[in-house]
Amino acid sequence: MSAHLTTVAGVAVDTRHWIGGERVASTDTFTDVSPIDGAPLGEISRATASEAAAAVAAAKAAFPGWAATPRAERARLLHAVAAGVERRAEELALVETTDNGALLRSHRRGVMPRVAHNFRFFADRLLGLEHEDFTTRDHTNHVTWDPAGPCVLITPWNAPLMLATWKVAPALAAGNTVVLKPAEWTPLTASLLADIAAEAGLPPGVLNVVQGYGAEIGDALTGHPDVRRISFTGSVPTARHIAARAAANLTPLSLELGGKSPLLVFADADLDLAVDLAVEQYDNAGQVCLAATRLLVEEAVAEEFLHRFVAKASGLRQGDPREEGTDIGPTIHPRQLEKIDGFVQRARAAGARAVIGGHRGPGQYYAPTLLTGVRQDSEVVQEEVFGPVLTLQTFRTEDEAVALANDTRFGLAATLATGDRERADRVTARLVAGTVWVNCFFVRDLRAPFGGSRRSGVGREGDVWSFDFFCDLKNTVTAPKGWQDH
Ligand code: TXE
Repeated sequence: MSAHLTTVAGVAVDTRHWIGGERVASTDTFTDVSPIDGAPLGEISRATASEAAAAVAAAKAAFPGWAATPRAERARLLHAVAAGVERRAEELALVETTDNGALLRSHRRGVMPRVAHNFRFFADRLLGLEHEDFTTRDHTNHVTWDPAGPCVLITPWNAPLMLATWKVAPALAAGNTVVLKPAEWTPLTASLLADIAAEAGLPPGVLNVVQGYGAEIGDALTGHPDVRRISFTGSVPTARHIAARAAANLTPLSLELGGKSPLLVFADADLDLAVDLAVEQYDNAGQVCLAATRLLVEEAVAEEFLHRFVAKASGLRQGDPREEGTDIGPTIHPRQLEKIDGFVQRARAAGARAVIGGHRGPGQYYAPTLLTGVRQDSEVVQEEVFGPVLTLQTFRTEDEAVALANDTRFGLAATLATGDRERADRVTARLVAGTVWVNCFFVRDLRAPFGGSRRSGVGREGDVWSFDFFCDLKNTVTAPKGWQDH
């Protein structure tokens, strides 16, 4: 076996970059480790700034050819990538779970089908991308979505292939070329995606994958003058840094950042449903940007809600995410575990009570935690923990509920549990959130816009909003006269 292959969950994964249609190794490497048991998974090429720049150069060289490729052919190739994802879905699920610790059953049933759908959806959407012509004083206006150029896509570790392909698919469909930099904690499925894209016949340089640390190669990518779009999902501090780099070239940016979303439970709600929605927030060990980590419960039902919540949450099984019966896997990394525990212990020192959890589990696991007795202005209520940590606060009136819900610097999502349709409409209209779920959670559709307000991000992803971002829109105005008719 090549020195550049590692075997993870029985699947061979190339540990090198994918640049210009070739595997390229760095002199230096970093060790990828499984969060499940700390097992080393491989020595991954650790790019230097000049290797990152080489990937941008490859994307630039491939751009004219790909941009000129007819829409139907681009769509055909993206469907071929989707078919490759579907063929290798089980391998992708196994590798992803081993690399990031999220549940295997979620990867099998939800995530990998969605990864394939990302390609199919944007391929099909491309073919229907049209704006009806209109006239201005007999002149025809014709709007086109022109490819923008090489795009840098920087993605996180909490849903690696899902979040990467959500950007890769529309960027490629739009006729752009791509440099994908996956998170250094989860490099593996991006490498498999490069294999799949190559097998599907994507021309060299159209998709490039660079492995390495954001702090080491980020600037070479985001500050590169040939890069025409930067799309980033990750933390607020890194987003600020990237935005400053992008500003130097005025490169358009899409930012999908964190959240501190509320779950509002009104006294008229189906309380069992509300409890189910609350417990669902522990999915992926709470490492989900959309997680409704602030439980806001109407005082009249708070005691009963808490009682039922504790009963339900106590039944959650924490353990190996590869096992079917597991509900909560490990946190991604010792650093993340440390960060989560820091939030919880500081909250407790400030007077919060851990009704459940409040401590580390074995290894990299953190016990599902619910904190009560927290102040609205406290750190644990205001900052994203990104772990299995929920807070519970009560309210008396709808106004108070809305005020608490909106009182953070984020605005990604909100969930309501209520039996009153009119209340749902009233409250929804007043919430600052990119997505509101009413009596449900995590129901998602690529036809909907996705993104957040305030510090949760800039821009929206999905449907035509992805194309608007990844394209240079052009309006051509044609006069009715001046033609030399033959
Ligand atoms: O994120 P980073 P981290 C939040 C969550 C979490 C916190 C820290 O609260 O606890 O962020 O996570 C790349 N130039 N979210 O430190 O650093 C990096 O290599 C260019 C929310 O892991 O933002 C990785 O690919 N890129 C979130 C990506 O940025 C740089 C998902 C994300 O890492 C870079 C993840 C640089 N200077 C974390 N520095 C969500 N919205 O879902 C790092 N990167």
